[in-house]
Amino acid sequence: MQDTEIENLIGQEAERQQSTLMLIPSENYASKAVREAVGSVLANKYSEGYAGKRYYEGNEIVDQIELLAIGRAKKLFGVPHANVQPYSGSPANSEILFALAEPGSTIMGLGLSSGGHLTHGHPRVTFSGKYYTSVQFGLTEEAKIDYADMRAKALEHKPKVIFFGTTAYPFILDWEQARSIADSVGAYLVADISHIVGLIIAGVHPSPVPFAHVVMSTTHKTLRGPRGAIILVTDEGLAKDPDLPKKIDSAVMPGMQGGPHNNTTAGIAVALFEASQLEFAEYGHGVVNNAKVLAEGLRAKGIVLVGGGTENHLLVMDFSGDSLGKGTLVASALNFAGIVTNRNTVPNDPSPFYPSGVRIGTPAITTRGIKEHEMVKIAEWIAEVVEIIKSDKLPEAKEERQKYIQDFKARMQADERIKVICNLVRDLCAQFPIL
Ligand code: DSN
Repeated sequence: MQDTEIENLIGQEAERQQSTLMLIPSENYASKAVREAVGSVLANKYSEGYAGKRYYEGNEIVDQIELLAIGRAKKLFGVPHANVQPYSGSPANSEILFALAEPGSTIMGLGLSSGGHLTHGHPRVTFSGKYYTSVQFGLTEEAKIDYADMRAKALEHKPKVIFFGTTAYPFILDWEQARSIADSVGAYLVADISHIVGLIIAGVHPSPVPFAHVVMSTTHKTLRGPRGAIILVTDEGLAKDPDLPKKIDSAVMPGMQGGPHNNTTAGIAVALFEASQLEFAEYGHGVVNNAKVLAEGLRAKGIVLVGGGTENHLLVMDFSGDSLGKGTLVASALNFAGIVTNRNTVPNDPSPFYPSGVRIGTPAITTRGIKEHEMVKIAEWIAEVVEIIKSDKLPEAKEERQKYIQDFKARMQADERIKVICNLVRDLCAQFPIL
């Protein structure tokens, strides 16, 4: 590589990924085969359109690649139609809305601070809340999906589309109940399985395919593929509207996107192949088991978890009982210790910028081969970091916060106890090389 600046930075990032614990639940390590596909000559080709119907010549090979990806997706999920062109999850959700609902019509989804996603109708900051009339449902006191609230709001507002999916929710989703709510108002049920897709393939989370009309998943989280997304139309979707495949395809291209990223399509095909192998089921079981061991270890150290634990790949530590915004400080301190997480809202959190929670997930470290024994240690290290900063509190006045965080980071960088944990993390990581 002649661009030594970027070469060096990629090298540094590789070293960071090797020597730290990647505990952000939406991240993973794609295999070398996936990365080779993404870095291949396929990036050079324009292919607007679909197989056999391209606007550019020279797509004989690309057609075969896209058809292979589509065929693998259909087989793996047991669906009659798949579109593998969406650039990523947010574009895919916008395409689904574009296909299923006129601007101005009502849509519904789980609120962001309840563990939903921005594109499921956040009322202020995304297209989904600005161009559609959005209704958001929430959680019960026990931090579980409030199906009664969901049903009542559906009956009151009659949404045309119901998104059902999560980004920070540690429990199993009840697709059947969601479908019955959608049916009660004739809505389309769209399952966003981006976070749990790998668990579904592995058989450790129920599949939405028998219930949802449309299923969307990103491909880079528990699926371990490249950054991209797929949209599936199920048999239920076809029965409700035989034109759904055409509507979805037209919404993707030309509705929202131009040429597909063929290199990504090939990476998705490889990831789908890898996920169809027997070992992938073992991986999914490992992810959930590791999350449960981590939850147990943290609880034993007195750390409060949203909903008290986990049934899937993630958990959310809740520091709202300590002080508001504490999640910001905990995530930052953990990062200095080589434990990479993200600050996250907890239910009813007043601020997404300075939230009180920290989201942790096990998909990436399970890919590395980390198991229960190491999870116990990781829980102890996290608890130690929390203990080290127990007297730190984010100032209430917004203008003082940036300065506090700056000073806090300088302290963390120099803290000998944090350095000790960071070295232990580095030693552990050295035993589990990334490929
Ligand atoms: N950014 C993803 C996540 O971290 O969960 C959701 O889009």
